[in-house]
Amino acid sequence: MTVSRTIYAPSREGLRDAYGAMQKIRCFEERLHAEFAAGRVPSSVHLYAGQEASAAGICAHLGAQDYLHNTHRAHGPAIARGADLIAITKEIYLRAGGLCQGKGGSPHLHDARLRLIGANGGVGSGAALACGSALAIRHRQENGVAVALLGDGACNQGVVSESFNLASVWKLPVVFAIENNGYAEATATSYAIAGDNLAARGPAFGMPSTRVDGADYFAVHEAAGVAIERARSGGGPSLVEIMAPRFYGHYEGDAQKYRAPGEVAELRRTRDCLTRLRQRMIDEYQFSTAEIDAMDAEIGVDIDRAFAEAAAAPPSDPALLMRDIYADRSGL
Ligand SMILES: Cc1ncc(C[n+]2csc(CCOP(=O)(O)OP(=O)(O)O)c2C)c(N)n1
Ligand SMILES: [Mg+2]
Repeated sequence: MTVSRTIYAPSREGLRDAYGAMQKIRCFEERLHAEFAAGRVPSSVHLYAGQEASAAGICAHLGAQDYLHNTHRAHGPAIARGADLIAITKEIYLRAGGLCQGKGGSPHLHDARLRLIGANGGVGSGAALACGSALAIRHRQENGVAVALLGDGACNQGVVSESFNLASVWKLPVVFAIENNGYAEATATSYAIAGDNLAARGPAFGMPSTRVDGADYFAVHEAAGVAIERARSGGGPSLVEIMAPRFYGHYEGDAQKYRAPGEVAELRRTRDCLTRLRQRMIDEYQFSTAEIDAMDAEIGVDIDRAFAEAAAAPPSDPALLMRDIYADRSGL
């Protein structure tokens, strides 16, 4: 069973926003990579570079009423959802003024006001939490959708299968977006994923599903649009598997000895979503290189500022450590 194809052609303005988000993620992470190598980043970091089209293609369809459940590979989706870049950077540096007051660091970016729900270290848990958000949406009679981002490795967690089942039985407004980057830590999907096709798990739970090329922003945008619209209009859950390359290691510091020599260089050459999007914007949407260069320059300034402010901020206050352990529903 596959979702029927509807044309969700992005507007020129939509492409500008998507490119802006993707370029911001890429440049932010390249800077972070260098900062980490220089020993200046105190929290553990998993880079999202290579997967930018996934976050941007999904977030293009989300509004204030929708929930996005993030994974530990958290920077990209947080940026695409519109979380404040300075607060994100301060959080990664465990500084006061961080998105979570500097208490969580990189894998825990969370902003309840944006309904950007905790990146968290419990791999696969976003699937169950998204079912909870979707149930809340239904009880409040809102017009929202909950999107759960999941890695390929997460799909081997029991809770993910349970969530697929529950969402389908209750026809919850959920989209399960599997970001298949080919690895769970150092384990290749070809080694650990039975059937090697996660999209095939959707129909087993009565859900439409589709597999798209994560290097193609347009393909992700369309598949996400179809699935999100289906959930929003009461059609129930869907599964979208997004095949996206991982340009860095599992975590910063990973020697990546399990990857073939030249593998990453080849992925960067052939499967870079940002290069492809930039080219299509020029070829098909009349963007000039000067216009795109100007956007890049503006993003560069924002990134310089975020890192400078984070470096200048005081460390997070240990007195805050025991706060926010139990739910404060006021911001939800
Ligand atoms: C329940 C659970 N099991 C194991 C881990 C350790 N762990 C952290 S990230 C990771 C790999 C996850 O792979 P995947 O879901 O493909 O996401 P990716 O890192 O590739 O984005 C594992 C096994 C964990 N954090 N939580
Ligand atoms: Mg993975």
